Amino acid sequence: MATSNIVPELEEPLSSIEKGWKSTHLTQYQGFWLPLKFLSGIMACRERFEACKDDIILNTTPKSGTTWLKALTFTISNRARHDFHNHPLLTTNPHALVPFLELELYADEQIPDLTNLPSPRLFSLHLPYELLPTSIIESNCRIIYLCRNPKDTFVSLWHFLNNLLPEDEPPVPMEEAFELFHGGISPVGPFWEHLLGYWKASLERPERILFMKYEELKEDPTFHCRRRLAEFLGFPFSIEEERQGLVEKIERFCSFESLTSLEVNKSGKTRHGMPNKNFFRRGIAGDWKNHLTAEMSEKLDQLSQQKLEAFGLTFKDVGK
Ligand code: PAP
Repeated sequence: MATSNIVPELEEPLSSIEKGWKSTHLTQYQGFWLPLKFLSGIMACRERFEACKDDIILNTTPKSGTTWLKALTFTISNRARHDFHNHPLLTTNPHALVPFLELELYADEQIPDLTNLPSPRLFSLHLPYELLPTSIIESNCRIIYLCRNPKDTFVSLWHFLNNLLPEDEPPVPMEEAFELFHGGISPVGPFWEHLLGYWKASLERPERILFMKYEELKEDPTFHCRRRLAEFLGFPFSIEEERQGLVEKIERFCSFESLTSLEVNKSGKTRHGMPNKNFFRRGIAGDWKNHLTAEMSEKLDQLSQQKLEAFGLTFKDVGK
């Protein structure tokens, strides 16, 4: 890996440093709230990442099931290379198998050499569609977007960011965090604009952008692995593989229960310094009902309806 001072001068001044989430300071850039800590990596990646047509880029809003999607896509697309007894997932956290471009590979202005990676290269990003490196759009590479209903996303985010605070620091009260999230101030938020960017792009280019929802994947992982992920990735299951129950095997192998039973996911840290165990909490749809008041739930429902429904984007109301 080489480093150089390639981060360009920002085209517009940054504004409004927001410290409300405490563990993650955010600053506004082109209408989105970006984590200050990762700004140089974001700019370096936007400037320098060269996408190829065969690349597969996983994009998510934070806490939408990124770790799960990484495990599934890696396992499906590399199934000819690795058997289950000697599989990299048994000893490696999914984030190390499908690295984040802006948070890891280009962090601190690193310029990684990615030219010799086997094709298709798998990378991930949390960036909004509008801020993607231009080479991702121009190369016409495939994008898989995974999102989750706003209520579970918020609850998961609240736990995750509080876990990053030093032990002697009190957590951000849920009410305060809620006001920030609802007001659009969350990492790579506003949440709703993040979803809409990919949703609209997926309607325009469905053959290159696959739009998925956590709740639907949770409800029927077999269907989504077989009919959506594997086919989109270009690694469809053969009749023989289906007959042997390989789809269900992969689904179980990548399940929350399976990943959390592995030693590697109980200790250690990702390249961007997050404890591996923090990526696994409950792994269910509808946990929001154990945390949000009826009023909070109503406020998020109304906002989602207002922002998303006109574009045909809705979520099943899990947990009600
Ligand atoms: P990231 O965006 O920071 O990479 P991400 O993996 O998207 O994190 O979010 C973690 C959430 O996915 C956690 O949700 P929870 O807080 O509601 O529990 C985590 O438990 C869940 N998760 C991780 N792995 C799986 C899995 N294999 N199946 C289902 N959910 C999972």
